[in-house]
Amino acid sequence: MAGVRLLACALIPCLALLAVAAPSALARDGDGPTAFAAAGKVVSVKSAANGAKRLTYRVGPFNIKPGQNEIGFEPIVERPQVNGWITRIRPDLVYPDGTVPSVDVIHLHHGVWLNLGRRDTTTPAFPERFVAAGEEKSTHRFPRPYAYPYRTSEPWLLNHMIHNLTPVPTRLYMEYEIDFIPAGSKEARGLRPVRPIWMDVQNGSAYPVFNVEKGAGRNGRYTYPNDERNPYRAGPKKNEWIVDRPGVLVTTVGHLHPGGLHTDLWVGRAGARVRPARCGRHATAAKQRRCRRNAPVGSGNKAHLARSKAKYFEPAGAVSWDVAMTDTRKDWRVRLRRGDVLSTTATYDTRRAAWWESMGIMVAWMADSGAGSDPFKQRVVFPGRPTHGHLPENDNHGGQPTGIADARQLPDGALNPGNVDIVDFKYQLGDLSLGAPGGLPPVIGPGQSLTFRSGIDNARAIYHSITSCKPPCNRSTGIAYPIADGDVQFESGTLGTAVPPTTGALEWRTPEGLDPGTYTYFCRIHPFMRGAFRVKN
Ligand SMILES: [Cu+2]
Repeated sequence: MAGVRLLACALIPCLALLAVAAPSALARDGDGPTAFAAAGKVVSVKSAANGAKRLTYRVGPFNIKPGQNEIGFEPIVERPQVNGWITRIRPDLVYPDGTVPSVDVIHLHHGVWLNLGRRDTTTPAFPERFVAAGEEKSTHRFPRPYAYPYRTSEPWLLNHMIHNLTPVPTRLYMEYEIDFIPAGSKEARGLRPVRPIWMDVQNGSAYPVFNVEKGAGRNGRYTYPNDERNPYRAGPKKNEWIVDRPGVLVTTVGHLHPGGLHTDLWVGRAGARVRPARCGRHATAAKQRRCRRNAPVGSGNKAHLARSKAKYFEPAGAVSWDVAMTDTRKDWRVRLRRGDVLSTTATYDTRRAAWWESMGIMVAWMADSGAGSDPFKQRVVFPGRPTHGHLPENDNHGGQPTGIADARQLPDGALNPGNVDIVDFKYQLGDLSLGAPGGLPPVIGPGQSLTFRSGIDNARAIYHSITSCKPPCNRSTGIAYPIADGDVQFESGTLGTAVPPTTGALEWRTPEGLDPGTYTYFCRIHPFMRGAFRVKN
């Protein structure tokens, strides 16, 4: 267990602190002889493709508090003890016995592996972000001969955010599996280094999220930042990066939240044009087909490079973490020039629900040399493969009938109570788990509002939201239920006075001017929490 743990602090102050405090803690060696001496403190060693060793490491354990939803940092001492090359990385979360927590109980909001020995290419104020994992748990695979160079002299740090969707404390580890080739070995011959190009629609933000409202965008599709009015105000376009030196992109995979459909990578080039293909001039139908298949994709001076598609295994569709992202084909090679403008976008489905605090990230990997296609001359965007199949931790979808009342049928509760306190994972008035009288929906008149207050739970570092869901919103909790599908949308944000994701507020007022009716809501952080209130003339 490492000596430095900094919970609940903002990304930038934490990193500044670590730059001062961490070197001694980070320099610790792994222990014990293993099947592969250079592996350090390793859980297992297996053989992998191309002479690599597949090494499994665990970082932690993390003591997960009731209802926790915080960002933390942990030095990664569990890693190889010799220099070498990483050719594949797969992240996971596990209990001490090695089983994987069910996603409706414990949820990996994100794990980001940071290399403190290098500066991040697209946000130089950060250390190099080289792997990102959310509950989609994408495997990062580098096509041979490309690999991520690993040096023992460069300390690693894990930025993690683990949600506990329940009041039950637990312990778990971040697990990661790498395919590793020691430097100087015969398998390392001919390998070429790649560097991560972190593309993010909110790049550089301490908590890089945006909100997607139900019904936003066009035809049930909303693309950030394109469909957002004034997404970056007067500031720089956070979804863009100007290529610093020529090179070749070799792979990319996206990160989205539930509701997300795809992330995309584009390149703009001054003076270039994506020209429509003139395939009619080819003599045979086969040649015309080939011409069309290979024609560049894009418009104006912007070419489409890649799409990472969310493949949902979820029977209810694009609403849960039962999903895998596609990466690029093994032969995907895109040549970029210095001064090219790389950009990314994230597209969400908005027919079913709102998606609050969403993300859109695409980590691309770039080599300084090697052959690649010019995306203005030929097509480079082709469908890739999902990086994994359905995962068993996504088996509890929820949405089954329960004994909980339909709030619309309940008699009136307290009249004009003013405040509703949130204490110990319960809305003190109108919580659907309370039963009468406290569980009856409090009643307000048109033009009045209720004020939700979360000071008591906030003092215990438990943060809640009040998020509208479509009545009755009383079915069983799972990865696909409840969702923010209320026809009347309201959302408090994550109430609390810690750093993001909390909003800094301890109170939230329901919107004024709601039409008469019974409104149901849930807590996005702890979705078993449900409540209702009523507006009545
Ligand atoms: Cu909550």
